[in-house]
Amino acid sequence: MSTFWSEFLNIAANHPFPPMPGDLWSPLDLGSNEFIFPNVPAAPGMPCAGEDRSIYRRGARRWRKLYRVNGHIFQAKRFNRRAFCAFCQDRIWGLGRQGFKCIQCKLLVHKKCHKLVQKPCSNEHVDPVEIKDDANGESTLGRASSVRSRAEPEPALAEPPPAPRADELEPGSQRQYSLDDFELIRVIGRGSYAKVLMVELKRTKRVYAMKVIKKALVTDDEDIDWVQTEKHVFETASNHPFLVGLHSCFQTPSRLFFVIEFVRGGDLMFHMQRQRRLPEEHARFYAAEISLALHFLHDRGVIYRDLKLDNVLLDHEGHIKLTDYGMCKEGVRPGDTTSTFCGTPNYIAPEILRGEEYGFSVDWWALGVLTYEMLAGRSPFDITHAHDNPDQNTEDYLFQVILEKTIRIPRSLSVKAASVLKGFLNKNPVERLGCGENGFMDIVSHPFFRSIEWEMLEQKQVVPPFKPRLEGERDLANFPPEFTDEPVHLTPDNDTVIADIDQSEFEGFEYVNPLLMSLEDCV
Ligand code: C58
Repeated sequence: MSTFWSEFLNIAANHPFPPMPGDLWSPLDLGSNEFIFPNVPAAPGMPCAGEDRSIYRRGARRWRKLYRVNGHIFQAKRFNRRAFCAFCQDRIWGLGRQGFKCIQCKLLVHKKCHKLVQKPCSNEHVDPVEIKDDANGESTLGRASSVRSRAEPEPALAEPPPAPRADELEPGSQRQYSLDDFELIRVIGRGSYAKVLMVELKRTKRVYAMKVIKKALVTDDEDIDWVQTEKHVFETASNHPFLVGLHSCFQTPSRLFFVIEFVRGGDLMFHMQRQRRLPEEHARFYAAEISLALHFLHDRGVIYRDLKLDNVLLDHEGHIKLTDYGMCKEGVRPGDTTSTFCGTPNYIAPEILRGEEYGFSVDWWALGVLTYEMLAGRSPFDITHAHDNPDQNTEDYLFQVILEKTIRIPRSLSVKAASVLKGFLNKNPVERLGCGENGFMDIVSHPFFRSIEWEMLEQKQVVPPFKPRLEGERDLANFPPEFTDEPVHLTPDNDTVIADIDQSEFEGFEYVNPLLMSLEDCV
């Protein structure tokens, strides 16, 4: 079946239970996907039976903003390898959209330099819509801004496609959601940009997670792509068993709302706080499922960038699901000072700290940190002992430790576990496990993962080592206690704040997962 696995592992042919699309998913498998998808795809990421992939494009349309200067038509791009500015000759590096590329002559410049370009465009025509990777080491990660920045010139060409009118949508999917459709049950999480609520869709009584973002926080120039990025990743993540899916998006004058399938078993942080450390067998299972999720995203040009215990959710059976595709650099929750595992940017890869350009390697580093935490019961960069010394109690000190300190592996761990940790936690991204020529296959064939049947695992055919205890769908036992006292209401809109928001930047944000709509209509 899966070309990927059969090619590399050659197990499809001789496996005692050759996986067949359609019959692998037992009724038990009505996991947290049951509220989103009518059936299970033949392989992760494949469409469900009867699903037309293009429907996702409707809600997650990517708008391209283009800037015309001197005949050039520039588009913001991210460059994850070596690229140099044709204007100032300096390197264009980093993860954001620091680079502009002319869609006609392919000239590369910094965003900050694009208005200064004097060399006119050679106007060699390239199809302005479909922009392919070229050989100079850039890659299109598929993001583009959904919104207009007032600081930037008006878009030259790319009129966003008109938002689909309600009557143009497929039958059964006309309705958009609004805040009134949901009962807010409680706050379950918070990040630097977002608050996450557990909510109930009144009409069906089904529970969802709702990520709420204040528009005022995302209209800075730097963050302008952020919303569209998240929607795009939801689109990419669709139908993968180890990634959360999207129910709908809507907005109010002050806020954006992502309604997400609810994953009931809490997060790995919560479980680690109760377990102290996990048996190798358990850590192996989680690390392997996470590896598959990361590899799936990488394969689709997405760097997750925010792997941490809080973002690894457990479903009711105990399989993992990654959440939060916001990938904000500030992804650390403020105020989490009580636990060893959080409150510090513990997962940042050395190459990011060194200011180097970086790619998927940063996710494998983070998986190394997380696996270390599962196995050792503490961070590899545990600086809690340093709390008394003010000099050693800063982010800078932590960064210095990440960059310089040789990681000590507890002697209690097996040789294979020590080896996989050393592999992922190699400070040199070129030598890091998962980052070499064979990429992901080096992880698959690492001795630590020898007992993993990868294809079965990806089909959710391996029974998880731990099943979260859940009384009912609304059972709160697995949820972090930090937020119990938080009021669930959203503060009333402030007119002066709203007056400063350019609402045109959020046009077209509304989205309804059409599969889900037709499902709900069946109820
Ligand atoms: C969980 N760490 S996106 C609570 N936080 C979040 N949970 C979920 N998504 C997100 N089903 C978050 C956060 C995001 C960005 C800002 C930081 C917090 C989520 C998605 C789907 C459940 C949760 C812990 C937790 C897990 C499960 C239930 C309650 C709490």
